[in-house]
Amino acid sequence: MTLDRRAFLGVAVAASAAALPATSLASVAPARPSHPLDPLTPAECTAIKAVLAAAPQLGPRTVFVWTQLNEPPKDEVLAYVAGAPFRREALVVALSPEHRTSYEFVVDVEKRTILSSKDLGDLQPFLSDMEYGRAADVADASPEIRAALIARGYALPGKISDRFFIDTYAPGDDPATVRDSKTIRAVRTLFADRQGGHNDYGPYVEGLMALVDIYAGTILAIEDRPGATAHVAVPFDVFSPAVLGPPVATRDLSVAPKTIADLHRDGNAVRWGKWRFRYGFNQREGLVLYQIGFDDGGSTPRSICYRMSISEMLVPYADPSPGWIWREFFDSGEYGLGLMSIQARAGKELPDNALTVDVYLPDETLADHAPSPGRVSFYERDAGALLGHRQTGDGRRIYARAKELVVGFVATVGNYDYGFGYVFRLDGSFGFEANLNGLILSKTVDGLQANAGDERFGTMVSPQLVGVTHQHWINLRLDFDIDGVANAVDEINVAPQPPDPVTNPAGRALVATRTPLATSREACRTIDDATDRSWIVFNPSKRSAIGHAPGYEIEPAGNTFSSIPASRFGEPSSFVQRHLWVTPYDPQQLYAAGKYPNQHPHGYADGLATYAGDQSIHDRDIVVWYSLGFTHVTRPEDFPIMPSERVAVNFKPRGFFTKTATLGYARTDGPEPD
Ligand SMILES: [Cu+2]
Repeated sequence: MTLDRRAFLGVAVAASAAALPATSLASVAPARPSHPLDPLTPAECTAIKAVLAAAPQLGPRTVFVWTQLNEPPKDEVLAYVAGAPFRREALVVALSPEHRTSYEFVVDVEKRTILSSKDLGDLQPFLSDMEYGRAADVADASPEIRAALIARGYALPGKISDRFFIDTYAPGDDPATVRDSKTIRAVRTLFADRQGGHNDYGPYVEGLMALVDIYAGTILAIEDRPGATAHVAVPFDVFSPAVLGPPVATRDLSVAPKTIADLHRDGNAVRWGKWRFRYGFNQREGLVLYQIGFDDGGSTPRSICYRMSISEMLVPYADPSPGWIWREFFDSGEYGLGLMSIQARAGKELPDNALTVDVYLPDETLADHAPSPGRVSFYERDAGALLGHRQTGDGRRIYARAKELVVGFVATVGNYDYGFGYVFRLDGSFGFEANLNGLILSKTVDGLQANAGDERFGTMVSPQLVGVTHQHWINLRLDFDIDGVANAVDEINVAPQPPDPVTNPAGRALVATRTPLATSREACRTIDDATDRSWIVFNPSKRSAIGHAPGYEIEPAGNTFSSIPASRFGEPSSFVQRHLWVTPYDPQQLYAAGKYPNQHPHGYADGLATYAGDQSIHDRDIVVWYSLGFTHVTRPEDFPIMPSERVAVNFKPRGFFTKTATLGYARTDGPEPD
């Protein structure tokens, strides 16, 4: 979970930008945004920095950990007409090593004033780029760590980091950090043996961990328990030809169109076929889609969803031993999915026909204005048949091929690489998918084959390495506004009816029952494959010509159940305990585990479990949260690098249209001669 950055707090870093290709900044972020939801521009960040220079709380070592658009109130955005003035505010969370705390500011960018400021006290923003290097340097210089490694039989002629990858993690739940959370900013460092290769994720030195205080630059505690070490060569180095073996001769399959002729971008506004949306990008969530609508032939597109984003990601590991017990990673709230985003490349991570777009992500000094290349991607892909039929009698045919637009980004969160995509389809459905790639986390064990107990919480994937069982959880936040802001949610369960000689003589009567979910509490729901359970978000005030309320059905496409017990309900991880949540719209509630889950103190009550009280969710502006999980019982085939794994959810129109939405794409031919 470490970025290889070598900068210290308070020292300006611009080196990462130097190697980037020369991209026209103007094409990334114009000096003046053209829409209230446009991300912050470099010029605006310069203004923000100037405003905050006057803040008495901040000093020369300030780190601007988190800077993004403070989105205007929704009613202002919905009422906005092109060309009219609009407010520009920024959320800025600044780390103050001098005061051993963080401050949250809201800045009026236009008026150049600070609208609000607060000391976050015992709350911590996600880790900043610089802190990884800072923590690694502290551990690297530790004589105690050096001694612990030498005691395990490692030769260390040079620095610890010459041989070991010093892996840095948010602290998770740790008694020391909870007790002193107000005055320390903790990270954990672990030690992975590169064994002389290029892959950082070599076998970990089990039992050895240093807890580092970023503010002081000191080690708070060292855990040095007996644990396994891998002194034999382990074939983990995926950058080594010897590990990869001979390449397979193959020709790439090309089924994607070479262009995206149907895609039109105007700044951050996108049109693709009948779909309309805007996009933004920030350090916390990465890609955000706004104002998703569908052109149904009326004077304006029909609204479907005001805002869609990944609100949190959680990866809990199953091994309860001391070296692993704390490993529950909030990839968004502790690390920042946008901050972890990488350049995605057409023909490599993406299909040949992908269009990649640069974004501007403010850096920790608010002074480095280099664009972040290739953070957002658009591509079309073949999606099989859109519709089709052949008439037996005369051979007439109707047919159409389907294609999809994928809008996404890639984030490398330490060992794992996630390809996230929002998928738009011609039939009016859309969806979300996450492609899980990368390297599994392994526990080093003593044997070349599994000994008793080694595989209780994992699978032996290589000599001395057990891939630890874990789950991946993604929470999607969808502010549905179907044909207006006041929406509601029903649950649909499909169940066979009891056989009855009169009413159900064949015994296969099947009834889909719609049950209204009246309150947030009622709407904390789990999937049920036995009843084909789904949920429909709809506008209760509208009716189609045949009497349906226009809606979108949430259709699970694979999921899992939480490994975290009900007894822990109320903690930031609670969002994984239910698949569906519905809350009244609150613009402050954007993150399923709350705004500051990193190093959270006991009693931290921000997050979905708190948001979902007993409020009415019927016929009002509501937000739907969907938790999408994958239980990963590792396989030998996941080592040394896992094949891509996909998890998804779909949102399908149900009653939104009055008929097949794809008729215009259909072609016909025939009749065919006998
Ligand atoms: Cu996994």
